[in-house]
Amino acid sequence: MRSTDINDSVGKMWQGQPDEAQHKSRPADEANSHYAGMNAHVAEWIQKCAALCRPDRVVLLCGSAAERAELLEQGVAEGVFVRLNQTKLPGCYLYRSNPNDVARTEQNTYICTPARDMAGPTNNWMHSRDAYEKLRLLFDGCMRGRTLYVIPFIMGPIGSPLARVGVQLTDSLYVAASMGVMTRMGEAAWRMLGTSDEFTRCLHSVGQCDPDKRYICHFPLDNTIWSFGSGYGGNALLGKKCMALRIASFQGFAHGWMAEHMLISGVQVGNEKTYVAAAFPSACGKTNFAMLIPPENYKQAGWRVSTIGDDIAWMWVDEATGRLRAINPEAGYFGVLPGTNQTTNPNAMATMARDTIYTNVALLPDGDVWWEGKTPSPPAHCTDWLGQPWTPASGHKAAHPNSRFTAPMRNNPALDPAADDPAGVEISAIIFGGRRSCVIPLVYQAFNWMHGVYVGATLGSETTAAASGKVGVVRRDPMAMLPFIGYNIRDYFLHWFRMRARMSDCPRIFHVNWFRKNDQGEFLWPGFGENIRILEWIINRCHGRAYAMETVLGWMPRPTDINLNGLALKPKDIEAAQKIDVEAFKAEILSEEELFLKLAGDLPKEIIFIRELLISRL
Ligand code: OXD
Ligand code: MN
Repeated sequence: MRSTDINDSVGKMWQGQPDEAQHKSRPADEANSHYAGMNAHVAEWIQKCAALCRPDRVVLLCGSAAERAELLEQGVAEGVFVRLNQTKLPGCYLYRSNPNDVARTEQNTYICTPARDMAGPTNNWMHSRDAYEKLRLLFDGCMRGRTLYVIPFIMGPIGSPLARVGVQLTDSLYVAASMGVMTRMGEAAWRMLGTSDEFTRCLHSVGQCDPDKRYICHFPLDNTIWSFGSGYGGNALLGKKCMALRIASFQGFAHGWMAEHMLISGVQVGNEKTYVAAAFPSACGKTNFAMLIPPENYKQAGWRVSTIGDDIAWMWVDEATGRLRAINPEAGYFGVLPGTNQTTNPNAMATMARDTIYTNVALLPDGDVWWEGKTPSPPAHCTDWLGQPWTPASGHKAAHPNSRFTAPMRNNPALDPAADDPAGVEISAIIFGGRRSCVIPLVYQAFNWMHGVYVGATLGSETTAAASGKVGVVRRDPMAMLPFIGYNIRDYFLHWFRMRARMSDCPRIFHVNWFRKNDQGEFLWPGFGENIRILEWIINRCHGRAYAMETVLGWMPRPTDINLNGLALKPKDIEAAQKIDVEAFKAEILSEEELFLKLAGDLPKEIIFIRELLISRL
């Protein structure tokens, strides 16, 4: 950690005015040594931003363990963090956000380009010139009295063809500490960048945390993100949704690769390892699926699931094999807590047992944490996420429904050995899934890549607490990417269709729904570790070993094709979970119009043709 007072000289230098302070000995010399040896493009940009935001101090973070410990303890001293019970939870801290700042706010998220068409009909758009102007006023002087942290980071395993450098400037200690978990942060980024100016410029301030002055602005043409007024993970840890999805999806479109909202996991059976990528909308169990532990009889038979990533996949076509390969650009997990426990996700529980930042959970009297669903019964009393005394009679939840853990992936007992491999892994299957209580069957396979793109494009899910807004309504969420496509959705669909021509042997595409219910409101499928049974069919399909029936929706297993050994379910239960109700499906197709109408005359012809074929099958 290198720090210095920043005086007005920095701003003057940037504005090309005479820099008196350079002639005085201390602060300016310190400021200069700050940037000594630094990439000139980065140094110039930091100085511009510092001149705009006017922090009292600039601190360059190097990413060391000692620096991290220092930051966390400083956070405790400043009241940003609560140190948790270090015997039970070594290296763990609690963070309570501003209650008005607990989820991503899509209404404040913008794609900023010179033309509206580049952002398309599903993004909020601002002219880049207007956005810079508007936000410059907000950033002006916003860090007075504060420290500006400079965070160099890499998204992706070091040395990967897709790995990319970002530099985030932030006035949030929570963000600085979290970026150290979520990214490969520190000196390695400077080494990778060398003298290049190809880095994502991420400027962030919590400002006054005022929802009316909250803007998360992406400038894909400038490889720049300006985020103001929120400290929430998805709005403020700019390497994640902002860079690794919105900016990267645009870069992938421009350069022939893909940035997707997908987990990546490896399924090992004996000596055979198969990697799958899966896209589920936010808070639909992606982290659980990525860390799945197979039931005992599968374990005995040698089945193991390992995690490459739980949220984002960057994928490209390997020219030598014509196959799709993937890396996880992140180095940590920012997972949803409610409902997570030793039964539903023991790997996540082990991952967050140390070195973890807990956000908006309840604090127990002994310095441990709690959230709804962690234990079968709630504690007799605790401190809720707002810092108030809580008992089960309080009448509200102790933890926020979108409370989160930020934990390093290296803690995951099921981390795949290739998680850090710059060459990534070969993807055999792409799985789309939503949270749907009716209509959508448990599993089916698309007829081919183009049909699979349609299946992904029409993905629907009932909304959850991960984003602000109404919970429980079906929202079309193409490829689970609706809030994360950094350009026009028309071009995004075309990009998916066109990727087909780049691959000689493409992944098979599947759709799953773990959440279908019967008329009594009970889940038809047990989910969690038992999902391995569906994965078994999927993997066998990829290797040409499983039977499938042709149905109107795609290829489906017969009930007897799903291994039910050790489960109380019978084939007739699978039949219920797989039932296609043609009338209900017609209504489903009509509801897809809601999204397609937004694209109007821009709807790719492939979507229209595939939809016609589907209708003619019904
Ligand atoms: C997330 C999200 O936080 O998708 O991963 O909202
Ligand atoms: Mn996500």
